[in-house]
Amino acid sequence: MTPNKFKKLLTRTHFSKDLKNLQIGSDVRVAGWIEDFRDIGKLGFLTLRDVTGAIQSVLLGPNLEKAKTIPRQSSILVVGTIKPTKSREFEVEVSVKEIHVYSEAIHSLPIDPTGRIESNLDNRLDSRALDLRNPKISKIFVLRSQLLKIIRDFFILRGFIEVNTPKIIGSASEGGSNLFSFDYFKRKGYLAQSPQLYKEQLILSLDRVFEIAPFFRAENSHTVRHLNEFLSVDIEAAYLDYFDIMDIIEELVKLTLKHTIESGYHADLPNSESKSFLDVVSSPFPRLSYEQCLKDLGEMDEKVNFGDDLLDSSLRKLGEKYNSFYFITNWPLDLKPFYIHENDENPLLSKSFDLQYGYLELVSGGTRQHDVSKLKHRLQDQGLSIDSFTNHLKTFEWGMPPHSGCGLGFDRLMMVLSNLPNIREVVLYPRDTSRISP
Ligand code: AMO
Repeated sequence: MTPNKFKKLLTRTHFSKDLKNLQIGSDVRVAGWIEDFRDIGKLGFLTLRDVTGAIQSVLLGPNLEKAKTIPRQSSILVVGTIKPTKSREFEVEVSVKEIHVYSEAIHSLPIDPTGRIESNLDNRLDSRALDLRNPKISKIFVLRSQLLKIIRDFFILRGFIEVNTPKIIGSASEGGSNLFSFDYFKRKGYLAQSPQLYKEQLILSLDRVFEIAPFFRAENSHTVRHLNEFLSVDIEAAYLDYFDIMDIIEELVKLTLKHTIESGYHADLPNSESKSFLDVVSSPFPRLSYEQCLKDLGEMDEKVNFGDDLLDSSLRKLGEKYNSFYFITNWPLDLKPFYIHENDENPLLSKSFDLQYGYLELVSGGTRQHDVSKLKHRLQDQGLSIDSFTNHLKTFEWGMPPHSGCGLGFDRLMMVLSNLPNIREVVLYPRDTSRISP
């Protein structure tokens, strides 16, 4: 093969979405995979899909004969000319002059990537790369990518600096449990559960930081909302309190909702008959105190004592009453990690919040304890060893400003925005207790 011919074979001129904007008679080369092929005698119709959509191509003579021999889902290039079409599905079609096969698909395939024959989620995840050829699936990940950009831009615009904290760590960041450990050159290493300690240390100098990164929890949870590796959007800011952080998060979540609606990814707010997506964007998220939640639950015959955590059953009840986004604030201090600040009015409570969507917790955050002696007491109260936090605690003696922050479970937000019931649907290669590959 000459270098020129090689180049010609590999280059395409357009993605499928671009064809409708071209003039009739334009020459195009479009690459993709064969989704469908209909042979109606002297004529054949081949639907070629790429990540941006699908085109109809029309084949005659030798090209038609060749197309008959190429298995569906093979990777091909069609070279042809734009023509008007009678099809209702497409705005134009390509009259094919040449057809090149890059790589044949070997049948039978493990799943049907057109989605016409449904497969269960496990089978789809086993063949995820092929599953993503289904446009209903790939659009979740296009949305994911767009939202991550929106989130990055949002924080950068507000003076936050993007940081990258280590994922291999020498001691726990969120207390001792739920840590994956491994051999690290004859010592013990751990996978970070969150960037909590680092993000707090960084505001000493950088003032406002954010990180978008995977974190790891060795939780033996078999639910539709837990993974052992999840993507977290973490922020930390000096001189802000937890109400400021709630304001920031509310604005951010509304922005992601707005984008989801405007880009046509979602027509209406999931699980909410009465409120449209736009209503949610234009009205404030309710902010309920933990104690208000206990009252509400009491009225729903679900008795929870002060100091008890809100378990799944209680959150599901609350989620019936508050079926959209809402904050739960001022949790009992004992329920919160050592770094959360006590409440000024009542030291049994904390300056903390969770953002819920119905029963689902999306965000957790609060004002941090920046008084080092109180921080040490809190560590002791929670049965944690001060010695293993020496490196962290010393930074609090270098002029630590008051600060607040939160962590947003991005995969969970994606579940809500794309109205999917299982977190595994919105993660490319989910890691759970029974899945470590592909
Ligand atoms: P927390 O442990 O509540 O707080 O985590 C923050 C958010 O991360 C998401 N999340 C998960 N998502 C999927 N699978 C999991 N196993 C999982 N665990 C947590 C949730 C949760 O609300 N350092 C604090 C945050 C802070 O105060 O800044 C923290 O990690 O959406």
